[in-house]
Amino acid sequence: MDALDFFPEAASTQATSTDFILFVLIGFTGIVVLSVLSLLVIFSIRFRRHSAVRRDDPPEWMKRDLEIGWSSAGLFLALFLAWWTSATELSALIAPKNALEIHVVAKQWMWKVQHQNGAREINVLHVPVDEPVRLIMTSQDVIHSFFVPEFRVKQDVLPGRDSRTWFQATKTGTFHLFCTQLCGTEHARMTGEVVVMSGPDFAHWLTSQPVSDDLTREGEALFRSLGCSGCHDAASRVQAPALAGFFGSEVRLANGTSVTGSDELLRDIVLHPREHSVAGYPSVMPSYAGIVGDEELLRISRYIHSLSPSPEGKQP
Ligand code: HEC
Ligand SMILES: [Cu+2]
Repeated sequence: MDALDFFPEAASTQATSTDFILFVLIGFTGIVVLSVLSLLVIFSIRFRRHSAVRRDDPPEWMKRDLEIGWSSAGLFLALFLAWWTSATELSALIAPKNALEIHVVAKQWMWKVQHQNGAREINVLHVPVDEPVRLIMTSQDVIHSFFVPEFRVKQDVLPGRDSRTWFQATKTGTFHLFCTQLCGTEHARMTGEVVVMSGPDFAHWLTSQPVSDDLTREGEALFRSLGCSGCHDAASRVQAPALAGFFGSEVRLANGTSVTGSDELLRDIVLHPREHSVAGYPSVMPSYAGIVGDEELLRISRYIHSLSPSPEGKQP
């Protein structure tokens, strides 16, 4: 069924049943459309003007029994389809009892995830494969919508209300997460990923998560929303220094001086990157003067501290 390339991969139990419903419905409607169209063509040729065919009334059984026959067949078919599709959809609403519970908070413009042991992540959702996962979601501002195409799971997330959905991933890997409610200027970038891991990998991942404090988390969110991550993340294609270990390390500037990574330097670089350009890199970092204030800098600093693998770099 996932042989068709223009469909996203089917990576959850719901995906398989949703696709099956879709194909059955396309099949049924296809049969109806084709038979009506071909009868239309056949009749317009057969009964065209001047053709020598009988045009008198059809026999009585055709006028009555045949009409009743196909009307009721159509009715029962439609009822069956309604029952079958809604039963499948309804069962997709009710999560199994043993489902793993994860909380998701949507806000302009990010997805915040909290696991049962307190571990948090932003714009990433780690889940185990072959296990039902129930999401309890809410929004801090406007309506967002949680959509994972590969799972065929889409659920609106409303402020002041709990929205629930659940899924059971059937494949390990990384899948797209989108917001599908136009929720403001950065809506298009309100994306993330769902990382499906094997059960033991997930358990290990979960227990090794630092249960970080609020400032660090907000710093991480700023680091993403301000675009810093676009250049400074390991995966970025821009040639920019990795920031893990920045604090306390020696930074050689393009003007020949050497300085130590500190909150002052972070501030100078973020506000005036040209004057404090780092040696050996292209000077492409934009200035955030007037955009980033002290409050934000404090949070970003916390986040950069938290990237450092050494214990003494953990907290300022
Ligand atoms: C367009 C890409 C880009 C963006 C966006 C960007 N930076 Fe940079 N950043 C760079 C580059 C390139 C350098 C090195 C060259 C330089 O300093 O001009 C750098 C240098 C730095 C340094 C010095 C690192 C070191 O090891 O010496 C820090 C700290 C830093 N950036 C923080 C940030 C923060 C915080 C943000 C977001 C508020 C940010 N950057 C946004 C590209 C970027
Ligand atoms: Cu949104």
